Amino acid sequence: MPDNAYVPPKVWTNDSDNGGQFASINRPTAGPREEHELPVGDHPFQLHSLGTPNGVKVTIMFEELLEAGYSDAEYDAWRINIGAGEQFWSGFVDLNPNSKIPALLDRSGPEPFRIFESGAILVHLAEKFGYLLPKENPARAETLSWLMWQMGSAPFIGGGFGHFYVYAPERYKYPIDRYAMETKRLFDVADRQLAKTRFLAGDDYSIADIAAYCWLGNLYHGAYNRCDIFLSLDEYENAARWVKEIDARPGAIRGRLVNTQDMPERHSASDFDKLDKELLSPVRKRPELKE
Ligand SMILES: N[C@@H](CCC(=O)N[C@@H](CS)C(=O)NCC(=O)O)C(=O)O
Repeated sequence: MPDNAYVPPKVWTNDSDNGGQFASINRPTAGPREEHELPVGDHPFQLHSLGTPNGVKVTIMFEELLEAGYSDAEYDAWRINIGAGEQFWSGFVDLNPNSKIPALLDRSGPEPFRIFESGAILVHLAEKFGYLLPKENPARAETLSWLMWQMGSAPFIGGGFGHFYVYAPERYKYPIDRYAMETKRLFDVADRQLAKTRFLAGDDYSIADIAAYCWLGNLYHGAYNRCDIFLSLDEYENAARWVKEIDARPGAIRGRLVNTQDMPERHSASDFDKLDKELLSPVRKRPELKE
């Protein structure tokens, strides 16, 4: 056992001062920490989110719906600053008791209702509008299977690889090896499928592609300080072809900008006209590696 190996005490207690990037925000308890209502806009859908991979799944879906002509999918997107703890505002916890973005208030029918978890929101919108989720099996089963594959694997990539490679206060070989291996295995799963089919669930673009693209595309384009180099992601040629095809879709281009620093809130299609045209490019550039 190495000299600095952790010997767990008999009973675990929370160390909120362990130097991790999220240590001061995350606690082992749920529930609201502050009375604070959420703003409400004019549109049928009120999205409270952030431009992270889980957040942009939903904004890409909305922009894809609008792009396809579903004008009833107009939405207000409000930014939840998770670094400042806004996910613990009482209004947000009412929408998602799990205090994680994204969360949606659907006011399109007679009774407003909440919906949380990005996968559930994608299925809800796909069913409501009859778009990007086949109605009949086996295509429906295949799409839901790939969607749930993504939902189940995201924590290994984000909470596992990303956390230990970038956010943890110190780097340790064991967790980085463990989650780098798992992240590469997941890329290989997608790559092998995409060698056989144009999109994950077959010939047609679906909510499964949106969900997986938000994570795999982000890593491919250099998230976690150019992890594409560390993980040799260019070797997954079929996944790269699929990422680049989705990169260029107008709905994906717009959706991945919403609730980011470039567009903290989104209330109308004309909000995109105010952005630097380079941000709307169909070709994504990888950032510089930070030493
Ligand atoms: N399974 C959830 C995960 C959502 C999630 O992890 N959201 C992160 C940002 S990507 C978050 O809100 N983190 C805040 C926190 O952990 O306090 C989903 O897909 O909706």
